[in-house]
Amino acid sequence: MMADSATLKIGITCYPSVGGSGILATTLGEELAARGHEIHFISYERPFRLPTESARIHFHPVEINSYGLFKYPDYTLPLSVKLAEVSRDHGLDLIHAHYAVPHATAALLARDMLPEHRRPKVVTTLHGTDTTLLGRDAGYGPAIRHALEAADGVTTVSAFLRAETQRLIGVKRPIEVIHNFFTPRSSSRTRAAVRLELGVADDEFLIFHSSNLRPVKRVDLVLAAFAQIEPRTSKLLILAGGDFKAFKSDVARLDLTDRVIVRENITAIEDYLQAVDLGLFASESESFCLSILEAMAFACPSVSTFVGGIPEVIADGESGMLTPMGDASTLAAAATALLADPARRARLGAAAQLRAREKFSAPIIVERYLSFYREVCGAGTLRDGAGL
Ligand code: GMT
Repeated sequence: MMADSATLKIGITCYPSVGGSGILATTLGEELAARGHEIHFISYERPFRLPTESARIHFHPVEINSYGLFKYPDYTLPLSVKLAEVSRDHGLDLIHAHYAVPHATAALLARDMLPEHRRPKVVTTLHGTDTTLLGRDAGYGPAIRHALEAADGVTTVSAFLRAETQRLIGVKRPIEVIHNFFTPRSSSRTRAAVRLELGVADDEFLIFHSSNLRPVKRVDLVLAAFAQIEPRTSKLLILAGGDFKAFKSDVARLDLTDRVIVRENITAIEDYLQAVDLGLFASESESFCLSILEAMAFACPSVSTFVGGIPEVIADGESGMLTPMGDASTLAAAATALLADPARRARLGAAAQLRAREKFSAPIIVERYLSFYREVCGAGTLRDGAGL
């Protein structure tokens, strides 16, 4: 099918599991489809927040076989073959690879497999640990550098991450900073119903933490800080994108068993966010922290460590509070002060919501991606001669 002059056919490859990069890629695909573009998700599983039926959204699973010859299963090559196949069959203009490894490499391979006139452009978005962790790894760094230099366009989700990518990986090409975005869907349950489910009274404080629980999130510090926060009647909701088992002993040791509520792999994030009072984050590295933004959209301020790209998300003291890394007591003191001052918390929450809307909402950021796609594709270079 030949797209009209304004629409694009875009392949998106991302991690389908719970994690910021997959969530961002999924929402971006949905927003682009809502604007009339044709979107093809290519991954080993359907992204977990992707609705099953959506106009102009297609999902193409990548099958992974395990051959006796391979000690470790390979995903990069089957992914590249599927990307090339989908590009060829659907005439993709562009592949947007989220997270460098292995998506950016697979997208480049796919591009090279196709005849020149059918090659899609490749845009790679770096999300964080692909630079800060893998970029420093001698076994990955050179491959990541090559993939970034050879892509048609590269973006990072914060200025911090762009600087780190230049510093750690030595990438010289221009990199566009396009921050993450979040526009909440409407909640399917009332705040009262959600609090009832959680066993939290209307007048009790509900603090929340949401992450994939990887070591960099310092869930141990989140729990240690929560244990010191006054009043001790408050509850902590953990929206876990991973197995919480490993932290159960910390919860018991800190005597928090009755005050920590865990929900794993929640897709209806909006239901829970409308019911919370304060976010708590202790990450030791974070290129952006989508979870903080999700809370901001619900006028919920957060107390967080001052790391990475978080100061680009939270204006310290205006739309949330930032404290030094690795210090549970300072995090707890900032949270206690905010809980004790409802007027200030409301002021910070309102400022957070306004900032989320003005800087990090879909209408603004999706347009940034679209104009970047247009720049990368360039008029006249699209398949079938479709211009932008
Ligand atoms: O560590 C995670 O949360 C997962 C990781 C990912 O790629 O899924 O998150 C990164 O990308 C998110 C979306 O752009 C950012 O909000 C997170 O800050 C970033 N994580 C880190 O930098 C540690």
